[in-house]
Amino acid sequence: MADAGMLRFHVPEPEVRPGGTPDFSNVTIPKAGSVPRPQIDVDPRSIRDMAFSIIRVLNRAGEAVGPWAGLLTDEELLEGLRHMMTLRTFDARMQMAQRQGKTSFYMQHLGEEAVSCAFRKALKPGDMNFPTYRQAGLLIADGYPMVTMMNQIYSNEADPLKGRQLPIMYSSKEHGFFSISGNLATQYIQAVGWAMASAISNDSKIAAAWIGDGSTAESDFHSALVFASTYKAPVILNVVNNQWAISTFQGIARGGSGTFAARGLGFGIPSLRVDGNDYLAVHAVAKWAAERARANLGPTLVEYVTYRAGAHSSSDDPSAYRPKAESDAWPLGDPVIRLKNHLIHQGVWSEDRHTQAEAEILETVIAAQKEAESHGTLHAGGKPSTRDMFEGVYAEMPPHLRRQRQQAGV
Ligand SMILES: Cc1ncc(C[n+]2csc(CCOP(=O)(O)OP(=O)(O)O)c2C)c(N)n1
Ligand SMILES: [Mg+2]
Repeated sequence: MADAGMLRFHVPEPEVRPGGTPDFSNVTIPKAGSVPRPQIDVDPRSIRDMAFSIIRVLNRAGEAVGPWAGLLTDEELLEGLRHMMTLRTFDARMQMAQRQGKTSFYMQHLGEEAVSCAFRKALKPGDMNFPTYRQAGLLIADGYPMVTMMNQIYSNEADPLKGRQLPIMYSSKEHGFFSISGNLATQYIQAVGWAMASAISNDSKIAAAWIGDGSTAESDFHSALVFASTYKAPVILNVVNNQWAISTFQGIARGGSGTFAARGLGFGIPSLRVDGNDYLAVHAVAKWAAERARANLGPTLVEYVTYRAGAHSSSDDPSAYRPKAESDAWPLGDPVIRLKNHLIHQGVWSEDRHTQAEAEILETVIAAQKEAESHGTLHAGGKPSTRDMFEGVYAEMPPHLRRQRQQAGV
């Protein structure tokens, strides 16, 4: 035994390292349908255990079960499946485009498609998301044109942001998608502030804050929770726990709290965990939280338990820090396959129709890509004009920018 007077520094360690056997035995998975669905005006103190459980709807047989089931029709679910499949195909094509040098950077959603695609369906027009770089499903599920997304990724002449944002950092006020900031966790304070402003002006719109497991370590996350709970801001506080920051496993940012949802408990915020790979469960929980916000009941913190199956970004190689087969061992499965199986179980879908849909979606994505590439890519074709770089920030251009523009001769 160590000398009782000798302190030892504690650093959490992941269960396994590259070369080891994937092990998720520490992730307790409750049965689908087993977690109750409280009234939206429930006393947060009576549902503290929900921060340590996982709300699930789809069971292994592909059935939708329990009190969180039954909110979406088969038609809506078929549309949801198409959105997730579209996002996956879009990702694969853009990842390839990055490898071909058509863009400098790309970030995929592989394995996490249900989170943003299903969440979007719980919002109303006018509501505002403050997303990070891994929620493009919010745009796809809201019908934002893929060509416009690709134009942004290529920073070409049709890029609505005129090359001023890093590829994939989209912005669309009309689609409730606040400009992405690369500075993570700023989304939290901005969303809470926006929600407070909505309440102050007696509006009816709500906000959604987005953050990853790793970024919850930022102080902005904690400050946002103070303001959200004190002023009962109409905001949904989303934490996407995909098990990894870049090479850092989620145990570092989570520390001793047990779960990320548990972070909300000290603030008296109702805090739920949901199966992030279950389209129905994500949607049901998002809807519950949105109803609370709209009814002036204040914030809800939602932790989506999922797994980042792909690399962090096109600049990352996960085999350096986790076993190669880890994603296959992830106990909550694949969101696309799970919804597909449910729809087959419902008798409204089949393997053949799925294969056919994959081919159709690929064709649509390729057509969009051709159109976007006709406006240019990173190293070829049309580009935003140099003049654009001086515009769009100030309502009236300040003298120093005017001078710089003159010097640049544009
Ligand atoms: C404030 C800030 N610190 C560091 C970074 C660099 N960085 C970019 S992504 C990332 C990991 C974030 O992990 P997580 O929050 O879990 O999100 P995920 O990528 O898993 O979706 C880091 C550290 C950043 N963009 N912003
Ligand atoms: Mg993460």
